[in-house]
Amino acid sequence: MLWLHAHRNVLHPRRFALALALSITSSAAGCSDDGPAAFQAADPIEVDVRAEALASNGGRLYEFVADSDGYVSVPSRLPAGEVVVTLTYIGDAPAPHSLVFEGLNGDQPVVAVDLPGSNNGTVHIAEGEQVFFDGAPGNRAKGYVGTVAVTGDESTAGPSVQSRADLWWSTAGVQFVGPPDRTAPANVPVALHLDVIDQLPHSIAFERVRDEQPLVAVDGPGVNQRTIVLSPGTYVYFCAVPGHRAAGMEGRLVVG
Ligand SMILES: [Cu+2]
Repeated sequence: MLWLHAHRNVLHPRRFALALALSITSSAAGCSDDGPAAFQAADPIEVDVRAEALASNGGRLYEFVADSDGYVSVPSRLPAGEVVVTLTYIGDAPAPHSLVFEGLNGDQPVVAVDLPGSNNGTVHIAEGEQVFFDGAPGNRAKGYVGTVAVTGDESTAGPSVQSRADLWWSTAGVQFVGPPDRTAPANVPVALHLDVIDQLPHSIAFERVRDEQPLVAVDGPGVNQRTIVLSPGTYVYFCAVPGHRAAGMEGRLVVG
């Protein structure tokens, strides 16, 4: 039942957003139903994930493809240095998957997906044999694990972007801690930090941004971050782990 509820939210996010927007607008405007919208939804941010990765990696794609049982295909090698890796999940139903490189990024996901689809993340990686695995609970034990050779210095990815502002989310069980609504500057790099102290996976995703895949994810205790640039407007953020949004893990981010 809980899963079905989460499934419906995942499949019909716009209906949910509209209901949320209407409820916020009507309370802010004293229940007038034809007043100007206080909720200025940001324009959708749609990204061709493979094109983005190809552009970042000088025309190369480093894609890890997982289905409901394990990895279907992984890159034969990765270049040393900073590289954009692509995680694609081809199962039928929403399910958390992530890509962790052992010993890197505090063993937190470089990239995560919670819906069938693809997402990108950036990792700085050294030459040698590198162990990778799926950090979502139980998946490594189910066989989502492997090694990849990291060779040479062919990565052409540019240096990491320096963030100009920081947003922090922390969690307590299936809740975000702190005020639900936040603000951030527009059109500059903003670092999204997610700090998890419990054993649960959590993530931050935005409605209508990048197919609503997680922007940053943590699998169990730890901190992770990702730097993004957002256009002005109001975004609805939520935890994309199935069931967590329905339990209350959502809020608004006003950018401008
Ligand atoms: Cu969560």
